[in-house]
Amino acid sequence: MATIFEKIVKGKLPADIVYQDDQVTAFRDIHPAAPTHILIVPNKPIPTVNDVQPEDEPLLGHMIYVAKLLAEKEGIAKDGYRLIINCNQHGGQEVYHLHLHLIGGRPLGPMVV
Ligand code: IU
Repeated sequence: MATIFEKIVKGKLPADIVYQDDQVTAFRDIHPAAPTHILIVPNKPIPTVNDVQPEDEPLLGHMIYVAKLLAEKEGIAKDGYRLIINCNQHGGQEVYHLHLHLIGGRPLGPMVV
């Protein structure tokens, strides 16, 4: 069963896509927590961090590299931003297609857990 994010990656559901290449797709969160809130997702459907395999290591590095590029593009790199990956129920994961939150554009304060 494809998740909403897999459908966005494949162009079957609309989203505000800000970046896409052969490995990842990035789009704006529909409920932004800050002026910039972008989700960077692998094009292949990995459900959670727990499902990451050794061969996925370059892909995860690429996700962080794309986050850095997008932070620069959004003009938030210098002031700073936060990268978050939630995992499973206790981590607050809602969509079971791995995604990296890029959040910034205002002071975020200490991380609340
Ligand atoms: P989480 O890490 O799984 O909790 O984050 C899911 C995010 O996906 C959350 O911030 C939602 O607002 C966001 N989102 C979205 O951008 N578009 C959607 O269609 C759905 C969720 I469903």
